[in-house]
Amino acid sequence: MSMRSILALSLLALAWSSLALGDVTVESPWVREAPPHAEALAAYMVLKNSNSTVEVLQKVTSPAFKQVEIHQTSIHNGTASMEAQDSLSIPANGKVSLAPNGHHLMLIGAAHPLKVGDTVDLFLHFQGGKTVEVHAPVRKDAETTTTTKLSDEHHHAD
Ligand SMILES: [Cu+2]
Repeated sequence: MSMRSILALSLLALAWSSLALGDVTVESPWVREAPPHAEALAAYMVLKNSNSTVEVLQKVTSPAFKQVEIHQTSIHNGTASMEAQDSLSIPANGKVSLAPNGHHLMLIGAAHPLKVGDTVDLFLHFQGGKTVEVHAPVRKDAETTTTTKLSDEHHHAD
């Protein structure tokens, strides 16, 4: 293969991979604060897929934790339990919300205790080799809680 065609191919590959990276976006990521010696913390976010094919989240890693698992909370007879999932599919042109009492990322084995104001770096690895980097702030609760309180007095029901 000539030097010129190798160059053309690598440029093509570069262009393709940057396009592909734009297909999955992450909105409103956050990690729920836990007591300093908690074994695990939960991370929440909204995963949006603007691609015309399904995107499959296969693995999540974080330099701040030993292990990250994809969990789903389900409630049976009033008792909540969590189950680890092998992967998480984001439908074509759709989204999946990771939120309390549903899907979440379970961050296990913190390198050091985290508190409100800290940021957790997460790497979302998708099928096909795409990786999305997420910076999730540590919060006491979802952001909407505080903004709702502030506007309570002047809020009119839709
Ligand atoms: Cu969990």
